[in-house]
Amino acid sequence: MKCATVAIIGRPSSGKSTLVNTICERKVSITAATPQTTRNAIRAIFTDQRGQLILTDTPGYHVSEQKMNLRLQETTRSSLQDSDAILYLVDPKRSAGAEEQSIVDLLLTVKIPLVIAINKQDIAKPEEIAETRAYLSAAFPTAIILELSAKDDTGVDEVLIELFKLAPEGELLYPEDTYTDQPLEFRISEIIREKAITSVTDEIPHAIYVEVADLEYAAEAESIWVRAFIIVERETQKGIVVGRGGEGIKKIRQASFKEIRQLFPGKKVQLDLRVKAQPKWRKNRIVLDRILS
Ligand SMILES: Nc1nc2c(ncn2[C@@H]2O[C@H](COP(=O)(O)OP(=O)(O)OP(=O)(O)O)[C@@H](O)[C@H]2O)c(=O)[nH]1
Ligand SMILES: [Mg+2]
Repeated sequence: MKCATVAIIGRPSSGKSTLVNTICERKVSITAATPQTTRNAIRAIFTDQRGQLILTDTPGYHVSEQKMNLRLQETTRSSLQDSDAILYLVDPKRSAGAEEQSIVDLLLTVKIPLVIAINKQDIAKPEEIAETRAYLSAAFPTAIILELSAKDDTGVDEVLIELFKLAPEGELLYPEDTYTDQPLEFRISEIIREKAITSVTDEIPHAIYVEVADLEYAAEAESIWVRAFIIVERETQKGIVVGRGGEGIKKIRQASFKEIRQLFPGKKVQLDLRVKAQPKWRKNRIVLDRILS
């Protein structure tokens, strides 16, 4: 049996979370078109007859001096240190600039086996893939560079083959039917955050966090009561999330409800969702400690 922890690193929106969901064949980590969706190191566990890969989906690596961003960078960097192998996922639709180079520089300092994969094969033009490949092979002359589409599930098996080649022999760390270790409250808050951030534009997705205030749940109970808050930074943003006549929050609630219900098969779920403003929470260490741990 083989068993490895694998950190997945890449620029924001390169498709890291989409890839772990494709590999695990279920939604383990939320995804969105807006960059900086993932804010925690999310474990996604894949097991087959070869063994187990404990994949860590990390926040997209973006160098910035903002308080929250420094914390996200730290989460990504420490995930690398703890891993047996690294999967570096690259988006060929964007040319490599300072952001991509900061990841290359970071990876060049880390002495952990590396697999590189160019994602979005389904929409990238051949010349974009060629340009990305040339850039990557100049930086990592001996590395394996694969191509895939996390969205269409093409080339993903080849990535798994390479990762298992690098995996050390070892016993499974998780039971074989486990696909994540995220606490329920966290999963619920992430589902709601995904629905909320995809319902707004511009800077608002970044100004949102979600807090589950109450989760009344007993193993035998027939119904589950969830009370959660979508928190934004300003009153004006609150109005945008709530929408005209409450239409916005209603849609977020419905979409969240559909997915949260799947976490409690056979139970009756009630979801009470409200929006509130908390100025400058992204600079508030207590909030950041709570949501980015
Ligand atoms: N066409 C296409 N789109 C993709 C593919 N993989 C991801 N995407 C899209 O790219 C966007 C970002 O995907 P995510 O999986 O959230 O990206 P991420 O790397 O986890 O982003 P962060 O969490 O912000 O770092 C979403 O709109 C995805 O649907 C792919 O293979 N093909
Ligand atoms: Mg992500």
